[in-house]
Amino acid sequence: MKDFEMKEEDRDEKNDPDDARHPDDVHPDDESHPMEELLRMDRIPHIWCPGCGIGTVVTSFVEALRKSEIDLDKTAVVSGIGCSGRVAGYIKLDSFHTTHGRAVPFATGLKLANPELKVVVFSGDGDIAGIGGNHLIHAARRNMDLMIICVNNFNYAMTGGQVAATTPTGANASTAPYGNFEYPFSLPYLAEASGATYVARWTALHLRRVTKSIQEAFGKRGFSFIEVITPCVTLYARRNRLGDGLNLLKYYYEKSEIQHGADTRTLDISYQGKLTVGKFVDKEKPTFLDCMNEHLARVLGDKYRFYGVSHD
Ligand SMILES: Cc1ncc(C[n+]2csc(CCOP(=O)(O)OP(=O)(O)O)c2C)c(N)n1
Ligand code: SF4
Ligand SMILES: [Mg+2]
Repeated sequence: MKDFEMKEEDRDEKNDPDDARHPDDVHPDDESHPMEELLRMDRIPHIWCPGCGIGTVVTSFVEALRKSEIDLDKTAVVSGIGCSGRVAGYIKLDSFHTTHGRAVPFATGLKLANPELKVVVFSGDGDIAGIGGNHLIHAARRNMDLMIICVNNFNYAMTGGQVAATTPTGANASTAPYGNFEYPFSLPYLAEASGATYVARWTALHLRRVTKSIQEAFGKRGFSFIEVITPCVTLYARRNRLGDGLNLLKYYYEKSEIQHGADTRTLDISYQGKLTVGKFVDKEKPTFLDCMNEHLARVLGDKYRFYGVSHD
């Protein structure tokens, strides 16, 4: 396979002196991991297959935690079940490994019980948009103040590569041996149509752009949705004879096109087709708690005590 040649649009992404992995910071005798402050090292080695992209997305997330000026004691991570759902177990913050499809309602409860928290849901496409799809659309509809990082590997990986709501039409899966004939969700379109105020899509190859999107979302109030298309080498790629992790990254590289502000109705992903990536939505709108406080204060007047409002 030929080496990647850096695209012009990626040149500005190359060297960030603030990166944990910047070579200037690494002493040859230092055996510590540059991100260990934010990882539960006692749980390493992790469960992910060699070539899987989930760890790369975790790297972007940890970088964003390091670079964002947020209070880590007031930041929580919630995952559901799946290979991606294991993320919460490796992050050294208050983190919760919940039930399948219930990461969003669990996070909603956490946020509403303690509105000071920044709550991040980090989980898979099946967990968030399949079994958890109903929770996703209603949390977005209410503009719940949550950040969702959705690892989209186009299948239910942990349980054996079943067809998912995100599997491109024509791709093979263990439950679609002759190819998937269903229409998949376009997750950015679903998120925007449901009410999200920040929507972005990247691939696991766009490490620094994922980090930047997470940093931006940390700076916002409201429902943020970041999709990261990620290699599942063991199931999706093997079943579809797409090669190893590097081959998938090469596909992401060749087929991804950055189009900030693209209309989310145009973002469908066809099998091995073009991947439109970028930041598509970034707007402000009162959150669930803003609406609740405003409404109840209007109806109840002086009797009402505002709940959990902080505009920092
Ligand atoms: C209620 C319930 N139904 C089904 C399962 C089985 N199950 C566990 S993980 C999973 C799919 C996970 O897919 P996804 O969220 O895309 O994560 P991935 O493994 O692909 O990262 C399923 C169906 C379960 N654990 N609980
Ligand atoms: S099965 Fe797929 S998603 Fe799960 S760890 Fe392996 S490569 Fe990653
Ligand atoms: Mg998946």
